[in-house]
Amino acid sequence: MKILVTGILGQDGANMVEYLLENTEAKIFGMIRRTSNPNFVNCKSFIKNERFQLVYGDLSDSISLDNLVRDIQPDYFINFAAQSFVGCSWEIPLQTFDANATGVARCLEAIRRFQPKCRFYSAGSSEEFGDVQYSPQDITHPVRPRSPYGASKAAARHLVKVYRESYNLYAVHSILFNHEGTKRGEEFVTRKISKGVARIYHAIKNNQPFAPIELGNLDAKRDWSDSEDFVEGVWRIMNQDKPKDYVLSSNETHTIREFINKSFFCAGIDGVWHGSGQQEEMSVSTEYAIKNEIQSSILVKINPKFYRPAEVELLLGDSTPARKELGWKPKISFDNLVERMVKYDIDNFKI
Ligand code: G4F
Repeated sequence: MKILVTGILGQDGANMVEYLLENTEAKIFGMIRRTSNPNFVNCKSFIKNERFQLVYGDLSDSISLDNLVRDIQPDYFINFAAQSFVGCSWEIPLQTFDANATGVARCLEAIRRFQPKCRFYSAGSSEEFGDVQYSPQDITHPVRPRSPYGASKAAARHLVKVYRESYNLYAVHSILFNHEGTKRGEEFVTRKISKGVARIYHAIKNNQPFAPIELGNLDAKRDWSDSEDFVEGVWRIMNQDKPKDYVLSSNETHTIREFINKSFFCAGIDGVWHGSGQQEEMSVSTEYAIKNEIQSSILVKINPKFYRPAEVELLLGDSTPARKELGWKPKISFDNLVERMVKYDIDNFKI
């Protein structure tokens, strides 16, 4: 069995490769784009595995995708490559659309032309639901994106459906609610918080002053899971008798503020909130400051530059069909997720 995985330098692609090496006998081809300084930090565990092979390709280059699919003849093609940062998608809307939507069309065309038996997975996003009409959101929720990113993923979803129905391909575009972990990029809010908490933890321990973590909208609610649980769900979605789309989610929702509270709690730092709107801040409690002879006091402050032109205020998934029909369910709870991330960042902190 041969599996082509894209996006392997990122969180999901790397977790997917680790899962496949552990749970299948397949040969895995991991696609990366040529860049002058690629960061292989997420690939440490498998880069030298004899069942793993690095290949070059690019979602913006149909020739590279055609060649890979024609030469490898993969049984599965799992596409986790994307411009995945919502916040940046207003600044680079065309590149976002090209990678996330047109790029999916290029993958589908390569499969249709050179290996139509290959099963294809396109990573859908709860950002497609956007300005949600009801909660919890299931797979039939209307598409109402609020960002160029959400619109690009919605377009990919339509393309997958069209190719599936037109050419009888096994192509799925299942919706992933937010999913995080210790391989998460630092631009995403969860990792920004866990790394910021680790930085402050070490500053306090070394009796040093520290700068606060600067964030945008703290009221947004997200349905967070661990990416390691999701890659298992993706593999199950790819191995049904017939292609069918699902939602993967924790079925819980939490504000950014709750993630912050939990993170500082995990680090043993006692914070209190005060103020409101753009003046809202979290600082160390007076008792904690006295006991630990704290050099600085503000832990979190608002920086409006992190507000988005349009926000998805609430995401809450309903993954009941995936749980019932695929026997999938997340093993890592919200509390475990926060603890894992904060502990990992404290243990691996480097200045
Ligand atoms: O961590 P985020 O950047 O993730 P977002 O926008 O929800 O997107 C993630 O989940 C999607 C699935 O729903 C994926 F498709 C997508 O690829 C990505 O993985 O932001 C989460 C929330 C937002 O409401 C944002 O406004 O956190 C809020 N936030 C507040 N301050 C911040 C910040 N987000 C970031 N990145 N940085 C901040 O300083």
